[in-house]
Amino acid sequence: MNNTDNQGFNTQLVHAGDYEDMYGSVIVPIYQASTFKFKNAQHGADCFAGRADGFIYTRIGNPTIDALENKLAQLEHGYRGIAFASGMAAVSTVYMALLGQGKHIVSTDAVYGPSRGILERDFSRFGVEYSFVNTAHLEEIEKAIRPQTVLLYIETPTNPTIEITDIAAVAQIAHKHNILVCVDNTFCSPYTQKPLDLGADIVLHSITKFINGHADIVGGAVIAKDPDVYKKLRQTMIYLGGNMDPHQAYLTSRGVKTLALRMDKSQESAMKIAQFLEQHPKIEWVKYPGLPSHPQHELAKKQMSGFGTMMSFEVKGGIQAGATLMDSVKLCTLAVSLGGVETLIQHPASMTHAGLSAEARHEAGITDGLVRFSVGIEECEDIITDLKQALDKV
Ligand code: LCS
Repeated sequence: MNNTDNQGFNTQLVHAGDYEDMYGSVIVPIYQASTFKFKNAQHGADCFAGRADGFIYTRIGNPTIDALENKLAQLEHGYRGIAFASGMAAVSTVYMALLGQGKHIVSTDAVYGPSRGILERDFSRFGVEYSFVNTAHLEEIEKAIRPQTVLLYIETPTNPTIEITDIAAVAQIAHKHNILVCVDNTFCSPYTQKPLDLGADIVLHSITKFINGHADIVGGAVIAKDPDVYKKLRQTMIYLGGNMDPHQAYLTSRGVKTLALRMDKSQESAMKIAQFLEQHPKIEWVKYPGLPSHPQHELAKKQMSGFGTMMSFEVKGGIQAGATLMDSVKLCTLAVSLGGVETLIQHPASMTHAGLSAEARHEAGITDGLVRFSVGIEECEDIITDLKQALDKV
């Protein structure tokens, strides 16, 4: 397997984790196989017992998936990674592996809707307890911690409120109480934020977003820093069965190679678009980590190496004005998801976060008029021209 630990990020994106197959294929091929032949009975028993290397069954492991997992682990500076069928399979596996009857989790209140909903609706039925707090305010975390707290789960920046949590400070608080920290790094990707380097124990991704980047697969990943935590997560994944498929892994391995090139282009545009929106008379407010008006702009500069491509804003006139904008754009696409090559616009209160109660949404800062915007790699001038003509119609 290639180890690119001392090489640059673009080199890692292209080569990390890859290995040669028997024909010298330049890319890792799709091993579309559910099961793998043992050399003999002893080899089969040794593979199951972990005494021999070798693939057994694709839910447990597969060469195409393994290569992607190794690449992601190197990119995130972790011990090992696990790829999943979706980001939510990754989230639910982390919860299933680490929580239990009477255990307690402290989580960011404005996490992606289903990451919160599955605790409230499903894990609660098994006696799991939770507190949702604004993790950008460290004193709220301290107050929420109980003797039963085993996991601190943060999303930064948050979807869609673009709030930023200080990962290093949270890790310090958690480790004082022997609590593990999991960071959903979906909004940044390992290119602009490395949670494990900042003290987190587990990093999680919806790779549907920036990592794959081409709106053609749904997938997830977790990367652990510690071998024991990794083993626990892997064992739960194997029984729960949320594994990635080899074809998904192949497409993700292709998509991730251009992560930095895509993000560089999109981030440059995002900054200009945020500035354009901020000075537009029909815009009430814009939240983008790169703007000095963002309340945590200094923290963003400290813990992120780029400000990302995600922003939220509100059009004057609230929800109705926002709907007119979304119905009037021509180049920007009205769709959920984010982090791809195409610019997407959506309305969280009625779409991605509709599953939360109105009260939970408001507490988390998801106003009814909030519009979420994911900047793609189209030419910046074209995106701004489109927004201008759509805002004229509001
Ligand atoms: N974490 C974050 C921060 C997300 O934004 C999402 C999906 C997930 C986890 C779950 O990943 P999935 O299972 O969808 O791969 N976010 C979505 C969104 O904002 N629009 O559509 C999906």
